[in-house]
Amino acid sequence: MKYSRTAFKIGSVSALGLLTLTLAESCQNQSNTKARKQQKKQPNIIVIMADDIGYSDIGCFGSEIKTPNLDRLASNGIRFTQFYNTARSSPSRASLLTGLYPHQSAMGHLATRPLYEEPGYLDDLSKSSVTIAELLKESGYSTYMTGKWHLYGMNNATSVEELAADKSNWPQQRGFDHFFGNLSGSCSYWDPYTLVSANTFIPPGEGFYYTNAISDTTVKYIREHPSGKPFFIYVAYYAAHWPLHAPESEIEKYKGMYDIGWDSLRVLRYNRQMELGVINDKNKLTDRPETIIAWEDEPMKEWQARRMETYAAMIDIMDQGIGRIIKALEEKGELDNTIILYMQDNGGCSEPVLTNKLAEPLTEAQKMLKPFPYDQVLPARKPEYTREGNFIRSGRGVMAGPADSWVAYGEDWANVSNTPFRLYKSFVHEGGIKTPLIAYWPAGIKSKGTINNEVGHLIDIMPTCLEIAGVKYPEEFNGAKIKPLEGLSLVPAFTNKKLDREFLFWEHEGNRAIRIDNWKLVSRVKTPMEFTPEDENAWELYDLDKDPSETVNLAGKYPEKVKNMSARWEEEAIRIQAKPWPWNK
Ligand SMILES: [Ca+2]
Repeated sequence: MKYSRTAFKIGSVSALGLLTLTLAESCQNQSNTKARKQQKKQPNIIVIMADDIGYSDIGCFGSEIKTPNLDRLASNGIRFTQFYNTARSSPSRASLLTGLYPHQSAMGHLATRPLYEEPGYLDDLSKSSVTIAELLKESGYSTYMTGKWHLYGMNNATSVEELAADKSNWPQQRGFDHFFGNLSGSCSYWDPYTLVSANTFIPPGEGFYYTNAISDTTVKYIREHPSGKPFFIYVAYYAAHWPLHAPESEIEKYKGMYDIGWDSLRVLRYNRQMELGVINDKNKLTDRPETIIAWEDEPMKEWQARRMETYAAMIDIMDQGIGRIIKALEEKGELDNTIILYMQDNGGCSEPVLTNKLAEPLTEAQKMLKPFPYDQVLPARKPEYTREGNFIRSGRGVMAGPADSWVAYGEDWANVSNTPFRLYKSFVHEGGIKTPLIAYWPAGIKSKGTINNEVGHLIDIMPTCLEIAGVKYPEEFNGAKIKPLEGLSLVPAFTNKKLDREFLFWEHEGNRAIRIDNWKLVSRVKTPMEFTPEDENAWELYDLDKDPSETVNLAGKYPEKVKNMSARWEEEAIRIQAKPWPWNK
């Protein structure tokens, strides 16, 4: 019908000409339709990575924090309960984007630190690894990124001029057509250091709040995306990394909610996790460590509660942004054909960030600071004062939220975030490396609202995206030989099939772990980036089937297993470039 109407419109040409034109146009249309159909089979992919958020911090994994949009994705998708990250920012981002263990893409430590010479610790994303964006772009996807990059070797640079000298490892040079976000590891939400649009450092402008800027730019990308091409968007939220920054109106929603303190809150979350089925009755609620005092003995309850209220607001604001992204997909008619994967880069963060000591009162000089304009690029990582001229304060007693505060929520609340597990970001015990994974895809996932207990890791995201897009992983890219993928596609798990995984490996700052089936061998160093003979023998062994919270160390009971698994860890550490360590050589 469509073709004859077209033919009718060209009524002035000869009958033969008309027939030829009509046939030619018809063939062209058919081939376009076929091409469109083929393209339509390639779904859009959105990978959302949040920062420094623990296993129990979102609603559908047991939190009281309001995350209705993530909960909506979960209730129409799959929640993976045994999904792992690498314990830290840059390594997790490297694994996610390359499908390799972090050391294999040279990102063994952190992109913001002084760079080392050992191949696993160059800490500038290796050009012998390829990103999801690079591969999807080559196969016809439009590629977008918003948020925190943290894969560019900053080598402790102290100025944006130094950082602009080599842009070859900035997002647009690593496969992204469009980028808005920051390059560094930590920054103010009100005024982020290394804020970049495309390939240029930009000032924030007045009224800026980073989480909203990430959400709104993602929405803009979706709205402006040309039809006919699939898209890949990597949304790397900075929430809820310190410093704890949020608008007062959002913090207000959580006012009073944390007056119950960390001991009660941990029990509430644990009970909720059991009800939801994201943990099981084998999961013991681990004890409060000796380094945290009982809530009833805490002398600064109001300040403590405010820290957690602000943290909650930061996650809530991220979730609101995810809601706007979902709405933009709906309005564009793309929601059905889009897979959304949500995960977190490491567990709750116990870094004190100067909150081990009381805040000092402002000096006379600190009260006399001059404002500086909003149209100027921020020159330093943590400026001493805000654009309004207010000195930025740290320490116990500084109320979290505004631009002139710089505090973290500390070990006290991080232990709640990681319920029911032990330890934190940077450690490779379950509290440091466990993340929710939500997989949502109306056209591709039929088991809606289910819980999946297959073991997975960030190295699986690349092969999953490639299988969904129908793209092959190469042996070479841009003339460089590329290491084979370490991960497995999660697509079989979408239809409840088993994943055939042999082992998983972790190393960070000397903390070590290997998981083979249900057995996990794990250790922590006394001092990060040091390794003593005492650390060498610090192995703990857990049966994660019977004891998923790592409470009963079986190392003494099964010495042979410890011997075999630690030998395997050494072997993999060398293959993966986690060793040699660059420290205490
Ligand atoms: Ca992080």
